[in-house]
Amino acid sequence: MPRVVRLAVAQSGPIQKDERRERVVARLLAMLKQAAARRCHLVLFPELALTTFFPRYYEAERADMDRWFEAEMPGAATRVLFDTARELGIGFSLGFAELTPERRHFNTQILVDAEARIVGRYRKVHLPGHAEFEPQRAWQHLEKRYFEPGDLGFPVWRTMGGVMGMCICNDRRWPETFRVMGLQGVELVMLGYNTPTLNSMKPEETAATRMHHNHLCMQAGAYQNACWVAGCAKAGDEDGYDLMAGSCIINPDGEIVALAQTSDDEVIFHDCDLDACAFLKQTTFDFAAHRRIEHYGLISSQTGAVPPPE
Ligand code: ING
Repeated sequence: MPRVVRLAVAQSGPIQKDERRERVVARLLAMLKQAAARRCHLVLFPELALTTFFPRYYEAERADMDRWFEAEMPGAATRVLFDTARELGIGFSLGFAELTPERRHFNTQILVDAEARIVGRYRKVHLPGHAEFEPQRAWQHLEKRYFEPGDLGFPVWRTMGGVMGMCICNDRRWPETFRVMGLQGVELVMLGYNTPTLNSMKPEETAATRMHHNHLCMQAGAYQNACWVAGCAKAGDEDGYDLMAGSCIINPDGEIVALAQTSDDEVIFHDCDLDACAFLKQTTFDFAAHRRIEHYGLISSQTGAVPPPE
């Protein structure tokens, strides 16, 4: 019996600063119901799916940004998402800003099963950008100001018939992210992203090049770890700042098998046969047979690059 996960990637269009969570959740529910109508098992939502991408704004007082965070999950605005998903018998992965009871701040993605149980939690490890206001930038990217680096590592979970993992946005640019999950046998990596279409530090960099980087990272992660990868954007013009779309589902050969066509709320689908990971895991990427870890020490013992002396 093939282990097929009928996956929906629910790309969301822009969320404006004044858009209330209840209105956003209504948009997510509409896409969840589209997925249920297609008898999907699992729906992936974007990074920070409930709010505008608030790290583009500077606040001197960090606590003034707590209004963008969820102190409860599910909370008042999101309980309907859990309840509806349970009624429809569909699981989902949701990105949001997490405020813990100890008042710690994380950029978080959860995995919720078809009985609306939170079976997995991931906190973004690689925080891009900067912590202080940088006037030379066309816009700010203050994730290092508002979030702590994730403290859960890169776990995977055996659920929905397979081995599932998650990461978030900038994590996809670091091959270590996928490899640590690959070393745990991951078969499907789900990630959300909010990625500016243009580079605040390099205006000549084209949107096409940035989209190339986006897909390159995920396609490489999929192929080099013999797993499915699904990327879900929050896209479009938020407050005059454009976020890239390009949501996609990628097979273990690194091929894009489903791709969003718009920058709006759009659901894409694919039947992901988890057994399609097996061939590469047993041949080209049979880690146990081919890796030579005695030569890899620098990867986890050294943080920055150290070129040879002049
Ligand atoms: N956004 C971007 C991302 O990694 C970025 C930030 C863009 C960093 C392009 C480097 C280059 O996709 C988030 N939210 O991480």
